[in-house]
Amino acid sequence: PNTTYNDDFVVQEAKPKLKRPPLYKVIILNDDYTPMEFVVHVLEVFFSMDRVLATRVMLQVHTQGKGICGTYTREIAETKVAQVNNYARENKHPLLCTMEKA
Ligand code: TYC
Repeated sequence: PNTTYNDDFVVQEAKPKLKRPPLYKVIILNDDYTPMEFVVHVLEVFFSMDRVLATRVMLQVHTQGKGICGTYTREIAETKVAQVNNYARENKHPLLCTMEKA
Protein backbone atom coordinates (compact mmCIF):
# COMPACT_ATOMS: atom_id res chain seq x y z
CA PRO A 1 0.00 0.00 0.00
CA ASN A 2 1.23 3.48 -0.88
CA THR A 3 1.00 6.56 1.29
CA THR A 4 0.72 9.95 -0.51
CA TYR A 5 1.81 13.22 1.15
CA ASN A 6 0.53 16.52 -0.28
CA ASP A 7 1.11 15.46 -3.91
CA ASP A 8 4.81 16.01 -3.16
CA PHE A 9 6.02 12.47 -2.87
CA VAL A 10 4.89 8.92 -2.49
CA VAL A 11 6.32 6.56 0.05
CA GLN A 12 6.45 3.03 -1.31
CA GLU A 13 5.77 1.03 1.81
CA ALA A 14 6.99 -2.54 1.86
CA LYS A 15 4.17 -4.92 0.99
CA PRO A 16 3.71 -7.49 3.75
CA LYS A 17 3.98 -10.37 1.29
CA LEU A 18 3.09 -13.34 3.49
CA LYS A 19 1.74 -15.95 1.13
CA ARG A 20 1.10 -19.29 2.78
CA PRO A 21 3.26 -22.08 1.36
CA PRO A 22 1.52 -24.67 -0.84
CA LEU A 23 0.49 -27.80 1.06
CA TYR A 24 0.91 -31.43 0.07
CA LYS A 25 -1.02 -34.48 1.15
CA VAL A 26 1.09 -37.48 2.09
CA ILE A 27 -0.68 -40.59 0.80
CA ILE A 28 -0.14 -44.27 1.55
CA LEU A 29 -1.14 -46.86 -1.01
CA ASN A 30 -2.60 -50.29 -0.48
CA ASP A 31 -0.78 -53.44 -1.56
CA ASP A 32 -1.42 -57.15 -1.04
CA TYR A 33 1.64 -58.00 1.07
CA THR A 34 2.48 -55.40 3.73
CA PRO A 35 1.16 -56.66 7.09
CA MET A 36 -1.64 -54.55 8.57
CA GLU A 37 0.30 -54.28 11.84
CA PHE A 38 3.30 -52.78 10.03
CA VAL A 39 1.12 -50.10 8.42
CA VAL A 40 -0.40 -49.22 11.79
CA HIS A 41 3.11 -49.00 13.25
CA VAL A 42 4.24 -46.68 10.42
CA LEU A 43 1.26 -44.39 10.97
CA GLU A 44 2.01 -44.24 14.70
CA VAL A 45 5.73 -43.61 14.33
CA PHE A 46 5.91 -41.23 11.35
CA PHE A 47 2.54 -39.49 11.60
CA SER A 48 2.03 -39.43 15.38
CA MET A 49 -1.34 -41.16 15.22
CA ASP A 50 -2.67 -43.06 18.23
CA ARG A 51 -3.48 -46.73 17.70
CA VAL A 52 -7.20 -46.17 17.16
CA LEU A 53 -6.70 -43.55 14.43
CA ALA A 54 -3.80 -45.45 12.83
CA THR A 55 -5.96 -48.59 12.64
CA ARG A 56 -8.85 -46.61 11.13
CA VAL A 57 -6.59 -45.04 8.47
CA MET A 58 -4.91 -48.39 7.71
CA LEU A 59 -8.30 -50.07 7.19
CA GLN A 60 -9.43 -47.20 4.97
CA VAL A 61 -6.35 -47.67 2.79
CA HIS A 62 -6.91 -51.44 2.78
CA THR A 63 -10.49 -51.05 1.52
CA GLN A 64 -10.28 -47.86 -0.57
CA GLY A 65 -6.81 -48.28 -2.08
CA LYS A 66 -5.22 -45.18 -0.62
CA GLY A 67 -5.46 -42.79 2.29
CA ILE A 68 -4.18 -39.49 3.61
CA CYS A 69 -1.58 -39.64 6.40
CA GLY A 70 -1.30 -35.89 6.81
CA THR A 71 -0.87 -32.54 5.07
CA TYR A 72 2.47 -30.69 5.17
CA THR A 73 4.61 -28.14 3.41
CA ARG A 74 6.67 -29.53 0.52
CA GLU A 75 9.92 -30.27 2.30
CA ILE A 76 8.24 -31.91 5.29
CA ALA A 77 6.03 -34.00 2.99
CA GLU A 78 9.08 -35.06 0.93
CA THR A 79 10.89 -36.09 4.10
CA LYS A 80 7.92 -38.13 5.39
CA VAL A 81 7.60 -39.91 2.02
CA ALA A 82 11.32 -40.75 1.93
CA GLN A 83 11.35 -41.92 5.57
CA VAL A 84 8.33 -44.21 5.11
CA ASN A 85 9.56 -45.67 1.81
CA ASN A 86 13.06 -46.28 3.22
CA TYR A 87 11.63 -47.85 6.37
CA ALA A 88 9.33 -50.13 4.34
CA ARG A 89 12.28 -51.17 2.12
CA GLU A 90 14.48 -51.86 5.15
CA ASN A 91 11.77 -54.15 6.46
CA LYS A 92 11.26 -55.83 3.06
CA HIS A 93 7.68 -54.63 2.65
CA PRO A 94 6.33 -53.20 -0.62
CA LEU A 95 4.42 -50.41 1.18
CA LEU A 96 4.45 -47.20 -0.89
CA CYS A 97 4.01 -43.63 0.21
CA THR A 98 3.62 -40.69 -2.14
CA MET A 99 2.48 -37.06 -2.09
CA GLU A 100 0.14 -34.82 -4.07
CA LYS A 101 -0.62 -31.13 -3.95
CA ALA A 102 -3.46 -30.42 -1.54
N1 TYC B 1 -3.66 -54.93 2.14
C1 TYC B 1 -2.72 -55.30 3.18
C2 TYC B 1 -3.02 -56.68 3.72
O1 TYC B 1 -4.07 -57.21 3.46
C3 TYC B 1 -2.72 -54.28 4.34
C4 TYC B 1 -2.30 -52.90 3.93
C5 TYC B 1 -3.02 -51.79 4.38
C6 TYC B 1 -1.21 -52.71 3.13
C7 TYC B 1 -2.66 -50.50 4.04
C8 TYC B 1 -0.81 -51.40 2.75
O2 TYC B 1 -1.16 -49.05 2.90
C9 TYC B 1 -1.54 -50.32 3.22
N2 TYC B 1 -2.08 -57.27 4.46
